[in-house]
Amino acid sequence: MRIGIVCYPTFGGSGVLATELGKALAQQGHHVHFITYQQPVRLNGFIPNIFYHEVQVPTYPLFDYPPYETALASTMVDVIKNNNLQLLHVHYAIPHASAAYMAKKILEAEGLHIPVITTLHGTDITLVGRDKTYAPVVTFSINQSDAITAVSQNLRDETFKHFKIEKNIEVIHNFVDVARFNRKPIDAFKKVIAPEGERILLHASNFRKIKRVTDVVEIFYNVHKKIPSKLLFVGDGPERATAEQLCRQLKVCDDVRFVGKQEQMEDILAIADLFLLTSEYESFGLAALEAMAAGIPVVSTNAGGLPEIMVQGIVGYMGDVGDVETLSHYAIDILQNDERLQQFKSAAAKHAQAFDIKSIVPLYEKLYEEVLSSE
Ligand code: GMT
Repeated sequence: MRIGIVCYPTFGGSGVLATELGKALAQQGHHVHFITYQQPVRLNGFIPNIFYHEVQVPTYPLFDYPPYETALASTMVDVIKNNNLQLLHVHYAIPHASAAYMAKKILEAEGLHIPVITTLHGTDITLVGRDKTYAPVVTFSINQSDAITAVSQNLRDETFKHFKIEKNIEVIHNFVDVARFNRKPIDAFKKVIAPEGERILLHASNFRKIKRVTDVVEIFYNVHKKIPSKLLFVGDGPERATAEQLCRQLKVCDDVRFVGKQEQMEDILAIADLFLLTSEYESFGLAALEAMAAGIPVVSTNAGGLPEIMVQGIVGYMGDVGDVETLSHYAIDILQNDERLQQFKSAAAKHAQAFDIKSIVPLYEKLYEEVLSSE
């Protein structure tokens, strides 16, 4: 198949998932055309069946807000026509689903048909999409898609609850390439972070308010009082300064490292002992799944779709949003001795296999075939 993929090219989960999907499809022999404003971060190296088309957004003094959606729809039209694409798969509804609708209508006027598949990822529905400034466009463009998928049952339910959707939404859970995350720790790196063999706790996110990163610091503070440990923060975003401030206040700065945005997550995960995800909401929690694939247990909140990927007391633990005391208690329970930690590590790695790329990507291929055969 000749497939167009539209996504955010950033470290965010939707961009990561879309890029990994495109790479897996290309490995299956499909031709995959990425249409984004920047090279996706996980699209590194040369892959013969992958093509990348950059969306250029010309500026003009009149534009306080350069019209990205218009530029994106025009690029979609150009790429679809010139590469004879058979379908367009857009990830994250805003503004990709409405730009796809526009492209589809332009092509229809020229006698061409391109089916559009929209994958809903989370905040496009639960946070941003629900805002009344976007909701009518989001509702309309989702309904105009030829097929709709959501990354969890919870996100599917949330979508039906908050939008008037007249079509089926298929749940296709996110996936992880288990083989890629099965890494041996780099000893020299581990020694730099934890020279005395301390336990390593890890959090990775975009540091937005929804992630509640100060809860991560508080949990670490409680763990650190009982168990020699270090905390690694991966990623960056608006709440980083607040998290740093709290570290200073709690006097744990010497044991906390902010390493910024990182591409080689598998190497970082390989040295960690516990992943913390304290979000107020996660439609799925791809970062937690990647941690499990690396054999790292997870302590998370029980928000949104997280119960769909966690197994309480086996791969880690879930607690209520903001219940720092219980979450700390869980973290200490996992980390208290080597034997117990090893049990959780093995169980996490085993559980992640249920979400392996090899079993989930065929579900997308099947959906594409269904959409194309219903034309
Ligand atoms: O977590 C974020 O804020 C980034 C966001 C994105 O769209 O890039 O992530 C969402 O999509 C991921 C991939 O499907 C999910 O794993 C995340 O749970 C989801 N984030 C939220 O729902 C907050």
